[in-house]
Amino acid sequence: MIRELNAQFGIEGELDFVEDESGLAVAKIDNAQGSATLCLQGAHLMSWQPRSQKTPVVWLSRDAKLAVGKSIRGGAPVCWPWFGAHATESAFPGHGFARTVPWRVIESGKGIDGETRLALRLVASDKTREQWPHACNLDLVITIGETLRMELITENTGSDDFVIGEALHTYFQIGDISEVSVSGLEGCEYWDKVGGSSLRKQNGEIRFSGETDRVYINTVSECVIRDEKLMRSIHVAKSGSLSTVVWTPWIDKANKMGDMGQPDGWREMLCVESANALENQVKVASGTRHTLIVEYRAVSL
Ligand code: TA6
Repeated sequence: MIRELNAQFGIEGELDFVEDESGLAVAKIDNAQGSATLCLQGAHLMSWQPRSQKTPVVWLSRDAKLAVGKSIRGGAPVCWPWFGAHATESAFPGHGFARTVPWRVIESGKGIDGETRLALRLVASDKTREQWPHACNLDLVITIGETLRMELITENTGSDDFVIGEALHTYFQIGDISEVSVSGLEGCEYWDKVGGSSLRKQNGEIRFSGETDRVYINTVSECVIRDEKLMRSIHVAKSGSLSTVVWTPWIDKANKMGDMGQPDGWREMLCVESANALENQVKVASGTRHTLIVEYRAVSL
């Protein structure tokens, strides 16, 4: 499979497919503007570092392991066709199945400014249709350069409308969680998931001093992670998304999870996820498509 992938989609010196020790295929991208790695299972971006940055912008746990059918801790997991727990089936995987099933490459190419573009499509199966019996295509188009652009495209090819929840659940690399702030969500309502679920309103910028797990609703805002330790800001712009999820597990939850890179990997990551969750779930009418787009860039302070 690796040989065919390189023959059909490889780009000499820029895009190369390799087999991980788990047997999973990984795309390695390296161009004049930046580098990235992506596991084909789940169309899971695992790392991204623009040339202008000494430190990766997308975080991957030191404990991250690739395994067939398992999610990877870090990177930009694709949460689809639901976000969080399934509404009725507790046995269904949290955040949907998209991130743990095979995807296939459908296109690769060079962007106009030397970026690298890769398009993948989820491979439906009896297993996925048991959990999601709708006729549809799910594509991820990713463009790697000095900025990172991801487009998550849901196409309803069936005769019935359906409703999805989704997120690009991106883990950003930061210097230390106690030295960052997030702006852009001032005045937004959010569901606070720590200690139950209560609706609150954001007052000012967000700073962190404990487990934080919030679903901001009805917001189209660009968020900025200001990192005083790494002396940079990360801009998280989006379209086709009305929810933004902000999450740090903090020490107790991180220790329970066990794959956050002990002892303090949790201090060096922050999730700012562009989503459509809770009351912002999206109805995709028969014969139409819905696209969630994110664009990330890092700016030195
Ligand atoms: O997006 C935040 C969240 O829903 C948290 O509640 C936490 O569960 C996190 O996602 C990680 O979920 P995962 O299934 O990847 O362990």
